[in-house]
Amino acid sequence: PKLDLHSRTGTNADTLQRAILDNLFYIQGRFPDVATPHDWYQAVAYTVRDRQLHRWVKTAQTYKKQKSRSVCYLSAEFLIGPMLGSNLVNLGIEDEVREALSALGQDLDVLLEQEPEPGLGNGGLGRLAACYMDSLATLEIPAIGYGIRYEFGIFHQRIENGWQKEISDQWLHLGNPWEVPRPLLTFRVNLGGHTEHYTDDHGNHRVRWEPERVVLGVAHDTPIIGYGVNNTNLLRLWKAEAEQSFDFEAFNTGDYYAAVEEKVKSETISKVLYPNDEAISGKTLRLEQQYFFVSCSLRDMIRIHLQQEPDLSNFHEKFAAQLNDTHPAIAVAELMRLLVDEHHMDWNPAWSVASRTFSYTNHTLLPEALETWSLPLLQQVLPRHVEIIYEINMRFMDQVRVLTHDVCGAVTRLSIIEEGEPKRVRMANLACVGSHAINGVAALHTELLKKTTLNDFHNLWPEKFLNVTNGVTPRRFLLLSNPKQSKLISDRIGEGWITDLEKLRGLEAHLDDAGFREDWRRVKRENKEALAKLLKERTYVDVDPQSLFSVQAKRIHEYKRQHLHLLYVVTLYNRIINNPNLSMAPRVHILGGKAAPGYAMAKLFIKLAHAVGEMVNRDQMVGDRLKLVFFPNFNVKNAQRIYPAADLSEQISTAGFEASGTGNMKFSMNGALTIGTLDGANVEIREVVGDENFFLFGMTAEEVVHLKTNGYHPRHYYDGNAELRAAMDLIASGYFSHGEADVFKPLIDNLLEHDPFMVLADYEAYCHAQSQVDDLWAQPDLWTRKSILNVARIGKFSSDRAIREYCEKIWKVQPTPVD
Ligand code: 26M
Repeated sequence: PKLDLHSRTGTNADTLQRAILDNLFYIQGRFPDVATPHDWYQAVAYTVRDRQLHRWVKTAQTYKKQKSRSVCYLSAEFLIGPMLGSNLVNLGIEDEVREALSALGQDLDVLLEQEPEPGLGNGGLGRLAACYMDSLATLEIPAIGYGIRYEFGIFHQRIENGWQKEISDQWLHLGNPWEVPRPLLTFRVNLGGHTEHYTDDHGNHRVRWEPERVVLGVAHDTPIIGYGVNNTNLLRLWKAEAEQSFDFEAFNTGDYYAAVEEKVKSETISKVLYPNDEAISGKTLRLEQQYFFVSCSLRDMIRIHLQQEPDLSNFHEKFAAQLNDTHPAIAVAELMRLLVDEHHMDWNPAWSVASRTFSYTNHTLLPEALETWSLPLLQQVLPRHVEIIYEINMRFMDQVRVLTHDVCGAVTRLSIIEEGEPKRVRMANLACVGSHAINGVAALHTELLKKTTLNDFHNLWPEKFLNVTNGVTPRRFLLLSNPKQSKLISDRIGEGWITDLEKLRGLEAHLDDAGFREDWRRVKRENKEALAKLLKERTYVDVDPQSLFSVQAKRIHEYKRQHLHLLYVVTLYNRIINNPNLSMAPRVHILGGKAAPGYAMAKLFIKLAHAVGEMVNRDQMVGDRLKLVFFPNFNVKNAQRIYPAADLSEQISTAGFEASGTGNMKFSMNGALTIGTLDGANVEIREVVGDENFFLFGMTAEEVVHLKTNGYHPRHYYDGNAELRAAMDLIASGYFSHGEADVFKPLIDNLLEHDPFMVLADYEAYCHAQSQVDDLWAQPDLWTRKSILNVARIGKFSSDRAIREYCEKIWKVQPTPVD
């Protein structure tokens, strides 16, 4: 019989059903009677993967033939989240798979729950990288995401007695159907040791790096499929393994344990994601992680290049490499090492190639969050790179002295090497010197970068600086996570918005349609009912879906000011206690987010949220007027169920501290109104949705700086506002901690004595804005109009727009469609 090539990749329900059964049998080794939901999930996942791989092969062939320029997104984090749902959506086979499964007696929604989440990132930065991979594929741009295949991703958060407990994340435990291991695609990565300089037979000066040890980097590929297109790009993550020969030598000398130790030590490099979203220094392993994935990635790019071109002189024409923050910044030195030491290019042409290859995205203004590595540590791990960094810096300093005449000590600030004991290497400076473009992630952030954190670089090279405001993928964060709102939208304006989010503007024409507004309210109501059910399961707290759902879900940080939110909840509680008959808009306040394990203050916030919740939620006097719930283990999967159910999005960071924020965009896209400060992308969100559709409060970034320089006295605000005083006093009294006043003392003392993020200064304005929220909530139809308008005008914040800007302004790459 003739072989039907498409029987393995067809997408009608019958073919899918056959394929699912085959995979259940031949991959899982199960038959329907005994298969667990997880077996079924795996069978479906492999079925989807076959269809992805089919497109991927076609994509690789097309890119190769067309010799397109590729984007390489270098990132220590890719917070991709569960893949089955988004792959079904992007392939457009969700309905068919659902039908196939129901013929097999299975419910797709149950199977979707089986997937462990690949939590290979901390928060915004890692999730941004994942959204950008989705948009790159959807826009048909050849791209590879390069990163680390952490065996343990971000920890799971469990709450015990109100305190966060970290549980290790074993996402690979039951196997990962989405990745394709490529054992043949392996690089040897050097670490430690020393360098030897010598002259070769032709009289050239050469350098040899004699490493102390060698680790293998093995490629693991996850296909990333675009929405509604055939293009399927690659997320290539590196896993660290031991070199076999090492085992052998030690084994032969009888030192079995030394051999095993070496193996364990090597594999440690990709073992675990650092759960901090701030720079940490002094951690050798973190530096090794960074170098490990950067070296493998650059050598992989060179390998690909040399398959097509005779030499590396036009490498930058074939690749645009984006540095996602400074975590991969060692790439600047590593590419120079590869070009000069290993491929024998002269320094100047090599430098020209390198600096035209790289561009750098900055994600933070906090000077203390900028990464630096102590020179002795760098010397120990990467001796050759220290020499190269000194060479880069020497040439750069010569250039700088001529250009700046060292006005106001600019030269010392620009130097890649920071003087001191010990000396340190400033990774942001290395990234700036080695890149042709530097961008911030929101308009305000970029302006502040130019004026403050990177001011000296901006004075030197103003043309290198530009802004690309962040965006998020509407496929995952609207189409997949909020099917009801999506359907309502598509019924009115068609499906064009899915790949052209500005089309949402078409909704404005339906604003005056009372039936539409009614449907809109119903959808939100149903989404809130679903979340209420989930909250009950996870926290045992009952909430009324009629209440206003006000949500703050993001990493826990002082600058994000979850404590300002909590002070407001306590204020409402006090109002009710003082006036038991108070008539008010019933509210459910929902908080969620992980604290870095070593960040004591953030962990105390979580405890406070639980402590306040416990008192408020069971207080008969309060009833349904006020609830406070902490949603445990905020991750991508949970986020997808939270955004669609929010009425109010809390974006209340101290102005000037949140580089962009991306949760703010996801909430608005799902119909929430925002209460927020003029920080990060909030500024631009307010600009597009209209200031009458946004609850603004608080000091501007300028006012924050001004107040700080003129002396900030938090106690002055405490003394001056009776409600603030009452809220803080109640917490300090031990009321929420079984009479133990000590528990929250560090938090209250810190606010009264230091308050680094000016919570007290913004408290009154925040309460005032919350009252305006209540007023609007009392007019449901007006609220609905504003909710619709938020969605209709949010198109700018699609990651498609952001990626288009990167392509035009920085990468100079064009789409390469795949037939
Ligand atoms: C650094 C060194 C060692 C270990 C971890 C890190 C590290 C990891 C993540 C440092 C920072 C990390 O993330 C910072 C981050 O997530 N920044 C956020 O980036 C988002 C995307 O641009 C912005 O929207 C947020 O405003 C910004 O806080």
